[in-house]
Amino acid sequence: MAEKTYESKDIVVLEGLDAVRLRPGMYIGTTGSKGMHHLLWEIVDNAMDEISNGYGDTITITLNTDGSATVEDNGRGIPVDMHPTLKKSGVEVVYTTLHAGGKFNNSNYKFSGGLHGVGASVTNALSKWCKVVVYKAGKEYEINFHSFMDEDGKMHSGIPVAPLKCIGSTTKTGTRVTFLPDEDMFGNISFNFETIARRAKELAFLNKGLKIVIKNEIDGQEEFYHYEGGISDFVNYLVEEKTKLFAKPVYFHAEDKNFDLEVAFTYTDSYTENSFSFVNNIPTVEGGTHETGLRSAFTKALNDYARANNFLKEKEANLLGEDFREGITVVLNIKMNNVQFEGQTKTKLGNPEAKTFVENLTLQELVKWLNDKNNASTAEIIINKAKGAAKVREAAKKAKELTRAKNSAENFNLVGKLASASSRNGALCELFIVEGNSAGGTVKQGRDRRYQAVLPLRGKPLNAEKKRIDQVLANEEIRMIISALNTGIGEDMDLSSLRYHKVIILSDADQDGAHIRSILLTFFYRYMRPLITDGHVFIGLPPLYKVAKKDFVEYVYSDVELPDAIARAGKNYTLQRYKGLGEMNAEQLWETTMDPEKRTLIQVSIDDAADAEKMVTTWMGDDIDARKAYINLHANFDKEDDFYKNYKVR
Ligand code: TSJ
Repeated sequence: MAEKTYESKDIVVLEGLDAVRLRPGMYIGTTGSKGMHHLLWEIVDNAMDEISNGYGDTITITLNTDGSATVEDNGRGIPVDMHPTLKKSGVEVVYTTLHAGGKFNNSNYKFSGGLHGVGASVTNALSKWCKVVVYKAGKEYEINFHSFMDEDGKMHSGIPVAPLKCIGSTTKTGTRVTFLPDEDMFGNISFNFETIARRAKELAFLNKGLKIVIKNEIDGQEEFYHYEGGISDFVNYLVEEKTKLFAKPVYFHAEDKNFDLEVAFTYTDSYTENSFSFVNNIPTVEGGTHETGLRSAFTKALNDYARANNFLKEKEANLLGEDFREGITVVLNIKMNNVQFEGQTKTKLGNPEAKTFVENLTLQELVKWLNDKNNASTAEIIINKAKGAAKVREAAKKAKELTRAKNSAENFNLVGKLASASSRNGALCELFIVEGNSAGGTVKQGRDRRYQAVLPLRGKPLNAEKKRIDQVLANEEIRMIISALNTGIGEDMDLSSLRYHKVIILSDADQDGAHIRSILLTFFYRYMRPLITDGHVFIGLPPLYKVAKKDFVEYVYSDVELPDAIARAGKNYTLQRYKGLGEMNAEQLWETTMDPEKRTLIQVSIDDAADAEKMVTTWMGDDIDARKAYINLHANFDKEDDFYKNYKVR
């Protein structure tokens, strides 16, 4: 027997934590607010892994008054024994070793979740200090890490202050981690309770039985999430403001040794599809192979059932997948190993085996459900909904052909209202969609006509949430937008022919303006979603005030900034309040709102698709009180508005 020799595969190159500080973007994307929250999610992911695999049931997230955050679970506690080769405690290994990709503890868990998989060490590296407490086998252990600069100006990141030590006895088990994001890396930003609560709630929906507590020690705010119904509760939450076609969501769960699958769905009287998919607790906003599998299984199971039960006559054609998806709200939640994410934002599942798995198991479970006589009346409701959708599909097809026929006389007329840009390079061009004809005229005068096009909207475009696609397409304002953008819509959409890479909505800073803006966003969200997910949609911010006197002009974009501007002006200033875009002349509009060098735009993103879905439903749905409350809460596009401050771009 030959002596064991080392091969190159045995050599592990461990990059130091200092590398993380040199290139934080490589590990956490940005050093803005999002990146800082990333530090927290890394830690939460680790606690989630423990709980998902059956150890413990509660995670507590606390935002402390000193700006640090604490995450605690009641699992087994990170191993405290010595790592055989690294000669450090397990805790120290987790905290000081970069795990490019795979986690050191991967083999301990059936599925390891996590948004990013870069590991807790990245959080440590980018924190001023970190404290880890482990409760295990009757003892309480503690270790502290810190990052500092030495006398020579060299940075040392995530250095243990001392080895792990036992500091007492306890009856608890679990892990508690507290860290303070380093101001030198992130500037003076703080954790956002709403952002954290939104994700915590999502995790609680996706992991039936999980309890998550979040506390804000700064203002005493506290939330608790716990859903025994898991994704069925998620579906109910998503359709809260809609009219359901039957009472209880359909739910099934199936697993084998490599996969775990959960599906919950219901139908409402709406005309659109709302699907949300997750892989290892990560939202797959761009879809992927698992969604493809789910869709094929739905189409096949429901068509077979419709035929076998005479809902489809012999001479009638099969229903299409899109027919069965009209009005559906569905959550697909899978767990698997070796996930491959693809797409623009790395939120599209690429694994081919996920399609086969989801398709086979969904088919099996759906057929089982359909064949249960207790479900016959629900099944009939679903089939009838799909048949209704098929009927208008034909009509919609005709309307669609009309809008796609670019040279038809009708479309020629529509485009006449558009003042197009002279450059043919879409990447450099912008389209301003402007509320009102008169403001539209001013914008046309003020623009840089090489790159900026203007489309004035006469009235309010119709509400995309409440209409079927054929009605949406019959609307003149909507057709103007579609033909100007040149991509087509829905499943036929082709972003590569996009005529204007920035689509900028310019509306007045009042309730009407907010309404038009939300109607347009709803339309894009429903029918041209890639436009939003690829970051092409923006909201322009016109100023609210002009403070002026001799030799002094300052435009002010929010009430918060007004007192300072007045102070800078000194005595005898004049204050003008702009009620609408129409009150500025072309030059002023250019200077304040359109000049790429000076303006502020808000980039519209779908940070959390479920939330965006709720938002759109609330904006545009039937519940008028909810809509008013929502507009009052959020539709204030104040520059200081917390919600928007991360999306400012020029
Ligand atoms: F890593 C970390 F610091 F980010 C972190 C890890 C943070 C928090 C809040 C919790 C955790 C964590 C890790 N909770 N539970 C665990 N469990 C383990 O690491 C563990 C425990 C026992 C065994 C075992 O085989 O006995 C294995 C593992 C991986």
